[in-house]
Amino acid sequence: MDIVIIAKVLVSLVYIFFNYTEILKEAETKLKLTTSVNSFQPDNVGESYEFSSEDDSISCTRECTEQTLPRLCHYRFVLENYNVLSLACQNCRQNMSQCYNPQCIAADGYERGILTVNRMLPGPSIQVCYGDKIVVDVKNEMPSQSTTIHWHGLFQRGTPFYDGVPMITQCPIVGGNTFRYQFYANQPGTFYWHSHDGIQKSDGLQGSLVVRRPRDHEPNGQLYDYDLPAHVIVISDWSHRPAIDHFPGLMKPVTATYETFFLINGRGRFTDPVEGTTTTPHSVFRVHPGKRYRFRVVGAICIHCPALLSIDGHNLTIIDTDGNSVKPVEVQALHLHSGERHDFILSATNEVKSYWIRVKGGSTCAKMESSHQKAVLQYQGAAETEPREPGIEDEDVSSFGLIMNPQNATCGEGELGVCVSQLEAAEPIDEQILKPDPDVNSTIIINYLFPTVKELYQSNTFRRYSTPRMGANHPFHLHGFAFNVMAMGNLKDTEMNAENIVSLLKSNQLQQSSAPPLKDTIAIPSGGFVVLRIFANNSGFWSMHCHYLDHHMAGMSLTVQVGDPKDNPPIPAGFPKCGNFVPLD
Ligand SMILES: *[C@@H]1O[C@H](CO)[C@@H](O)[C@H](O)[C@H]1NC(C)=O
Ligand SMILES: *[C@@H]1O[C@H](CO)[C@@H](O)[C@H](O)[C@H]1NC(C)=O
Ligand SMILES: *[C@@H]1O[C@H](CO)[C@@H](O)[C@H](O)[C@H]1NC(C)=O
Ligand SMILES: *[C@@H]1O[C@H](CO)[C@@H](O)[C@H](O)[C@H]1NC(C)=O
Ligand SMILES: *[C@@H]1O[C@H](CO)[C@@H](O)[C@H](O)[C@H]1NC(C)=O
Ligand SMILES: [Cu+2]
Repeated sequence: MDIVIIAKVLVSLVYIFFNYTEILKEAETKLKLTTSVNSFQPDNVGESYEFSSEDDSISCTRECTEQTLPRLCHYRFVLENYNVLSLACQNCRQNMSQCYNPQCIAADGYERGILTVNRMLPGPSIQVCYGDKIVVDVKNEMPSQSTTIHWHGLFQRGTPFYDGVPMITQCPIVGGNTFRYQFYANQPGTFYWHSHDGIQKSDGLQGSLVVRRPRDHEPNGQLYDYDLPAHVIVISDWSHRPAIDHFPGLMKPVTATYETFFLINGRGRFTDPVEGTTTTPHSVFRVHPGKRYRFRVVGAICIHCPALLSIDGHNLTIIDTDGNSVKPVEVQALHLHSGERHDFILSATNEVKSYWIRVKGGSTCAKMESSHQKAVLQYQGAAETEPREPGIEDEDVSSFGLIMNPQNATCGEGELGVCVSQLEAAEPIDEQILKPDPDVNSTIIINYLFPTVKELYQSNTFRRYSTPRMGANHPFHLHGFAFNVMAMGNLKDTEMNAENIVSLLKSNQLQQSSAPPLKDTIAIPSGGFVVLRIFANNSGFWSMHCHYLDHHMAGMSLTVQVGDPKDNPPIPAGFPKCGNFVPLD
């Protein structure tokens, strides 16, 4: 079945509005006046990190109020080959307290080689205030691997060369080299960073990035009491084999070794059929009874395993998607696809005890026994850390009630859930986005190509190998922009096609929200379509691709050129170049 993305690009009035050099100069001046810190930021955003005045004096992770002055936030990322349960962990498998040793990565208690930034899993959390400048020195200490880091969701307005897409915005950073990324935190929201080179993020090269603004400026700021650094939830799919075994993939996978697991902030447990369940620690999120908390969830997921998140005894009030505020929606569970972020409010108004936070795999992982993980929501004053209730791993999804962003979400009749296309933006939408006719229409049809074995393997030809799998939806991510989600739907059993989708949209028969929300990653339903609009005022070469690693690797990727290269901001002096060396003589 064809899948249609109809991208409607509004390209008028692009370059009249601003001048990159002016924007940068103004920000630099502001920063020079107020910057006193020039040392590296600590990697200190851990489980118990709340704002404290001591940390606030040096750390960019601080409360962001109207009085907050911008800071220069300088991070050092050292990328290495490392391992789960290294010597740093001592006897962590028997003595849980040792799992918290410095540089110990316990993960789910299964020893394997991984890739890390600063020997952390996930890597350091960058948490800054709106207006700060983020500088990251990425030192590649992985021999024989090149790398880049992409700052997922940040538009890189004025700095497209720091978008971190290898061979499109920069030459990959080779082993032993350091590359400095520097850009302004000029969008509030929940983002993340990850390697954009090859399949490295699957092995551990990713972490969260949060930009806070004063709560008074948040459309939903009055609905919660706290927005704490420790309340960022990074959900990642996990494997007990190195990523390279999955890409392109093994032909005869032994189910037990091919299984997909999950980690929550790099922690969890798994059940070995012989040795039983590991005793590594779960992530713990602490709350005070009676208070309302903003949680920020990152779907740091690499493959076709969307994560269904729920918290025993609590509803989730969704207030933000991909860094864009939406009108609050109360649900019982939240579905996240690869690359998506959602923020929710949790009211700690239930009985004072501990509750399970549950993650369960969907799509191709729905039937996999390994595909779940738990973390703990602990009320201050609760007698024990671990909830007494058993972990129910096989709960029927339908028992959850209302699900935000359900699977195959087209939100047709009879479907229980809230689709992202039904959310309403909480901040005003540019009127030009809503005008019936965009300036440019572009239809992108995505599908699989199934070459025959004969076509793939002819002597003296080398064709890119891929192992396509059916039935999946495709979470597409666009760099450089957030798009308004105008419509989303199903092409099955309907007369719809690329042509009439546009006219139906024009006659207002498709739009599901009076204020189409902004996102930068969207799951295109299996056999369905999405209609997206952008106001093309950020010139550069922007990658747009399926966020499933294997699909991206297999070519489900394109580049959107906005503006003429001469409109692009000037490239920094000495920016490294790469290329072939094939002398003709
Ligand atoms: C567990 O490890 C901690 C920290 O190293 C140590 O203080 C404690 O004695 C250990 N407990 C046991 C039972 O070995
Ligand atoms: C969660 O929402 C459901 C449906 O609206 C409601 O019945 C239930 O009482 C709510 N639970 C809590 C803990 O607020
Ligand atoms: C670019 O367009 C978006 C959407 O209309 C708007 O919110 C933003 O302010 C514009 N940026 C500039 C620099 O004009
Ligand atoms: C885009 O599509 C609409 C609806 O079919 C059409 O009216 C309009 O002329 C198209 N615009 C361009 C620039 O092709
Ligand atoms: C989603 O759609 C695919 C393909 O149509 C199907 O195989 C799968 O069962 C659907 N998943 C759900 C949860 O409906
Ligand atoms: Cu895909």
